[in-house]
Amino acid sequence: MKTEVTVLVVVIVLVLAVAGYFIFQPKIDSNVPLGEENETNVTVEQIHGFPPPGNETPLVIEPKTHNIIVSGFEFTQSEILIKVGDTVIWTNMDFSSHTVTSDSGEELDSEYLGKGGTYSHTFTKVGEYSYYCVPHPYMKGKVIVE
Ligand SMILES: [Cu+2]
Repeated sequence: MKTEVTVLVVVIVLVLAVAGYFIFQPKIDSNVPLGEENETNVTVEQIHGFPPPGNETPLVIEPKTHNIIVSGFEFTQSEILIKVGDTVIWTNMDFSSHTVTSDSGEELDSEYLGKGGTYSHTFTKVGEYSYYCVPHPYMKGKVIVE
């Protein structure tokens, strides 16, 4: 008798599980050929409801900050590619003083940076900015702004 009850319970559970599987499984559109299920014209905005209608905000790229370490009498990243609006921060790790000075005499013009000293500059125009160190002119670097 106990065995029959157990079997009955197991059968009921199995029936419910199978029924639940067919009831709750996602609907598959049999008209869509395999491999094309995801090809729809629905945009991400439509799915997420963002941005709200009439309140579209243009895509803004946040300006970045790039760090260049001055160490061992060289600009450790001698050439760097950045975007307009980005900021570069030079940090001198040598005991000797260094500068960040534009070849052109414009744009970059730091003080003498002692150990731990920093110089920060934000680039607002596209171009190539070559620079050097005044007391050590063989120390060279270039910032390419695109
Ligand atoms: Cu130097």
